[in-house]
Amino acid sequence: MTPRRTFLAGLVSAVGIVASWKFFGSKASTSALPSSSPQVFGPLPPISSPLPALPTDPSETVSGLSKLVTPAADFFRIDTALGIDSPEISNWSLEISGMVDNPMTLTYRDLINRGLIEVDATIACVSNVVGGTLVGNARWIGVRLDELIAEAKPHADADQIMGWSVDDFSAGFPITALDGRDALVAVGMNGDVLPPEHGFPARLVVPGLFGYVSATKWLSKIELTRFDTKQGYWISRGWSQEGPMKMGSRIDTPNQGTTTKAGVMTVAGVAWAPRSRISRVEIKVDSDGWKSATLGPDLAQTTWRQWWIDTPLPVGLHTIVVRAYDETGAMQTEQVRDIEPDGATGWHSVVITVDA
Ligand SMILES: Nc1nc2c(c(=O)[nH]1)N[C@H]1C(S)=C(S)[C@@H](COP(=O)(O)O)O[C@H]1N2
Ligand SMILES: [Mo]
Repeated sequence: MTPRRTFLAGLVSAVGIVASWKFFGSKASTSALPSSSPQVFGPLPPISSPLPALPTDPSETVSGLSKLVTPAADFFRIDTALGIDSPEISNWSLEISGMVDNPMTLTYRDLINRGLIEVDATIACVSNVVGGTLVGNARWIGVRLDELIAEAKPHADADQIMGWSVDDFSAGFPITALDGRDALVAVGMNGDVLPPEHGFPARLVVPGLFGYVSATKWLSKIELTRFDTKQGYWISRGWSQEGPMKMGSRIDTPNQGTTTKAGVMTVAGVAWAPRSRISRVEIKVDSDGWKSATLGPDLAQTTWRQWWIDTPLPVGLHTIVVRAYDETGAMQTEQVRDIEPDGATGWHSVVITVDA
């Protein structure tokens, strides 16, 4: 029997290929674009609480380092559906219902006119392996989820917020996650309307939680419910009911298996500890001591930080390991765990060859 974990991981690549083919194919014929595509709808209203302009991105000078903010076109994608299923905007509405005293239905215009805020948040997929690329950082634009939920007046015994999509995907997380964090019904990403691939017209973004329990794209309904009566799409398929993100760090450069000339090499990457902010990143070469890397901009508690360090490398085969610390002083765990059921752990390492 196929292990359950290959199911989600396998879908990632299979869907990636199908979806990019579809997207590529749609370039040839404009009629293949949904009529409700962002290009047709036009820009969002001005953001009422914009963030300050982004600082200079260290990746401009550190070659091979991930960008501070991941462009939408490079942002990882995880979809159960085989195509982009953006709904017709004139027919679309967002329902907030279930165990509430005041059910609500909002049109797209109702939603975007509620006052938009910007939030920097790094999100990741539970199936991101150590050193993997299923993690990205964006400046999301949207409406505060806690305000919407409060307006709907949830019943005291509702303990789960479940986002449903137009294609019947569902993801649920504890109502207690709305603890003041900047959870959003997002309608934009990096200054633009949300692209179809990332959930146009609206999606959820809950900083600190893996996507499979929280980040419903093509959102159509937010249901207040109970964990003991309803479970999200991936839960019955073997994944953990609760999905807090884990502290992680990745070496972007050098790549595994690289061969270079002896001398000083720049080792660089990203590290994240959503909700508890990265405070230190260290690398170790072979059996040398741990050395602290320089850290990039600290956009928010919920975002990754870039890091880089120059290290002299003599001729030979070398193993470079990275580990991170959060602001509480906790160190990223060395314990190696697989992605199933609630996310991989362990330190990322690369082996490289240095020639004379
Ligand atoms: N409708 C819908 N929403 C979804 C998914 C999906 O398959 N369908 N996948 C979820 C998972 S598992 C993740 S990790 C995130 C990924 O968001 P992204 O594709 O914008 O990176 O979306 C979540 N939202
Ligand atoms: Mo995911």
